Amino acid sequence: MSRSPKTISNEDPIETALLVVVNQDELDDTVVEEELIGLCEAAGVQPLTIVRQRLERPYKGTYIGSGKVEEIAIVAKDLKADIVLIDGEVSGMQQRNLEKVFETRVVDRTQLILDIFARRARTKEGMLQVELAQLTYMMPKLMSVYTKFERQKGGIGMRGPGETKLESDKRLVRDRISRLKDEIKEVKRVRDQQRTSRRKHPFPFASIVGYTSAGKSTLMNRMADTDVLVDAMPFATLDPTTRKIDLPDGYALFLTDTVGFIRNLPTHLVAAFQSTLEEVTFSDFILHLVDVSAPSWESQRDAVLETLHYLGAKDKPAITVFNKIDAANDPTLVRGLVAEFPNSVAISATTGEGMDDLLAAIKRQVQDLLGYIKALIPYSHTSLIQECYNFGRVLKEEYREDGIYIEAELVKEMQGLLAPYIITEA
Ligand SMILES: Nc1nc2c(ncn2[C@@H]2O[C@H](COP(=O)(O)OP(=O)(O)OP(=O)(O)O)[C@@H](O)[C@H]2O)c(=O)[nH]1
Ligand SMILES: [Mg+2]
Repeated sequence: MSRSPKTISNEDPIETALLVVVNQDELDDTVVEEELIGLCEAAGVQPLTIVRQRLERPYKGTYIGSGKVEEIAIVAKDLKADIVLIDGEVSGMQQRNLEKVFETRVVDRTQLILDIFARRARTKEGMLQVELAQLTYMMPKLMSVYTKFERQKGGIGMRGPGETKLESDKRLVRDRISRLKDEIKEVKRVRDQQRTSRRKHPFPFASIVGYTSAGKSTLMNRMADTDVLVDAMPFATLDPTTRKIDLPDGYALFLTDTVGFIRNLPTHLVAAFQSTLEEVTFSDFILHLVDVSAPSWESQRDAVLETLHYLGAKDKPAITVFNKIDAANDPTLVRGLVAEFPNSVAISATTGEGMDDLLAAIKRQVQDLLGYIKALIPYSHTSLIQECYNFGRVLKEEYREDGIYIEAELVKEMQGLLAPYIITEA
């Protein structure tokens, strides 16, 4: 059994695939197909043809209907496909049943995405998370094989080597999973420390979130002068980058660019990437980037909102950033959207159009997080003054007879500390 994430170099031979697209709504056909082809490209899989199956819900034994199964078997053989790729989440039993009929490997959507992630992982944390996702994904499949054997148990001679092997495989996977979790915990501890030390600065944190390929890294590079990989392929970014961004009038914030979301993002993946995605959870607010040049931008946006919900970050303050307006078909639509959606702006991360609006919106959000206060701090608590400088913007400081008078914009935690000394207007 493989003990480390599958790392595939670009020299790996391209595998050919017959794609099986399973979606209910005809209107989504093109979008779903294009997206799947994009995922194939990112995984180094060459699509040969697409077979479509419209399903209310998957069949128990084979996921797709029996007529379709036969059709696919013939076409796959005809085209000599290396794999049959099913755009859904297929159980271990379904996978085995299908492989028997197709006489090829069967790969599902989750495995495909995991493969792309395995290719993209660069940091230790990324690699650990991908391996954890792969193993947690594999575990129930292994279990189902095991259960099948167990059901046959009882007759003399049924306690075969197969079962023993599965038993030990299962234990190996479990051990590895628990070791990975420990290692990730350690990485997370370091990340928590970094976050705490960032917290010592007066700057709020924001994360750029959005559907994969929405332009998050392009925007990050523009705002922070970074050199994050920008690529039209899905999941170009896996590991998060955080930079301090200077805003107009002396404000600043920490901005993080991270992994993109996708519809039907496998939950194993979100769970395994919890430590990376925590950057989003701990953010003070979110920049939700929406690619308005994509015909399916609305369902992309909904998929992102769903994932944010899963992460418990649904109610965070957010600026909706409509991106790629240079490529949008209908500029009036974009203007309408900005008018319709509260706290939204329209930009092109490529050309820089609309950046002033975005920076102004971010500044407003930062100001919202910093509360304006006036306080008179007794001389017995002068250390608080330094903290005001550390946790906000001090606008005025006067040494008076009865204490130090300050006017400042401060983060919430600091406002709390000063509560007893705050002067409310008469
Ligand atoms: N026309 C146009 N293209 C853009 C714009 N912003 C980004 N792109 C293109 O969109 C593609 C994806 O951009 P990225 O910045 O890699 O997107 P991302 O959201 O970071 O994607 P992942 O990291 O894969 O989730 C690239 O080909 C970019 O050049 C824009 O404002 N206009
Ligand atoms: Mg990116």
